[in-house]
Amino acid sequence: MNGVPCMLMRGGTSKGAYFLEDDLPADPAERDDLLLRVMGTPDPRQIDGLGGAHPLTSKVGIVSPSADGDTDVDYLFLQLGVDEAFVTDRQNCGNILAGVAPFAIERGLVPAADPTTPVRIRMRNTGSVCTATVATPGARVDYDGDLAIDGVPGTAAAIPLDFEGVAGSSTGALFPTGNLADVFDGVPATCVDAGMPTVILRASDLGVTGRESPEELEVDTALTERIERIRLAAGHAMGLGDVAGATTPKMVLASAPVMGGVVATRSFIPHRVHTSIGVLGAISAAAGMIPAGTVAHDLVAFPAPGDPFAIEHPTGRFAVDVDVAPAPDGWAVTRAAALRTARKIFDGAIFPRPRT
Ligand code: NQM
Repeated sequence: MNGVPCMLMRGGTSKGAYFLEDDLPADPAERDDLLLRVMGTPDPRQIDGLGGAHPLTSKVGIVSPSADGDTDVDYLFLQLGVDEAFVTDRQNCGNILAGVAPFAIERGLVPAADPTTPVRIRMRNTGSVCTATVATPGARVDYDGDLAIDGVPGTAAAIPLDFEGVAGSSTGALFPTGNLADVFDGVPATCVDAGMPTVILRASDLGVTGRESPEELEVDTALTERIERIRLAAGHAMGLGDVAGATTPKMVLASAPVMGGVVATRSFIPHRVHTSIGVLGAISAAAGMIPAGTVAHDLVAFPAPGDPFAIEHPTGRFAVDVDVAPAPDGWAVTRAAALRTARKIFDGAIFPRPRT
């Protein structure tokens, strides 16, 4: 069998396989079957494929030229299961997004300028747009640089991500239940969607500190079962329907900051616990804590005006630049930006395991 052209990249704190849409089967069912075999899913170790035995390393970015004149490229994100054979386009991913612009330049979809190249990306999962700016000295992508992001060793070139139209990306409203706070299973919750449908809970309301490690949280079955009950109820209230088999909404436990940030978080994505926090997850978490009346608002040590909103997570901090303001029809996101890095790990052909 011929291999399929593929680039493996780290995008932010995640890792995924990047493809040109034309290199994959046009039929979504055939494409998804191929991608499961590429990733080595279903298998908890993904021993026969590219996957890294975690949802954060079982991700796919599919890139194609944009047809709409406003953006340069289209990006479709697919989340694959690890031990379960599923592929879903019902969530976006801002970490894998960080690799899309360099990939598009490397594949010749966008001409590189010198010294930087802005790439406007339409995110097909939600319809939102992001402008990613790539370091391209001498009109070549340069992955090396001096930005350290927590959760990734070393440093790399900064890729600023500037988002538009993230409010209500999957649900139609920044606060999709129409409230700044609701109660599910007796627990106060803020449902928010600034690019990623997210439910914010206070860790203390669930009997934990919010400083536990991902491993400690994942083995606490009383906790995880309660969070899942809240998630299922919140999914209905957010207009997402039955989310039992869906990877959204994400569940964020908030607590007071302890590492010089503005708030501490632990994110369930939704069953494994994130080793850091997603990009759109962080933007949504920040947006869902800024208005007074949201459940975590009083836990936040708000930054000085103009300073970033530094969210603590299990492996450090992630500073996002987010603001929200009242709007005639509810609340609007007035700023949503973040810095990420990406790295090309290999570029070649992938030979998926055969159908069984
Ligand atoms: O929220 C994992 C990740 C993500 C999502 C997840 C992300 C985002 O790759 O934009 O990046 O929540 O499933 O970190």
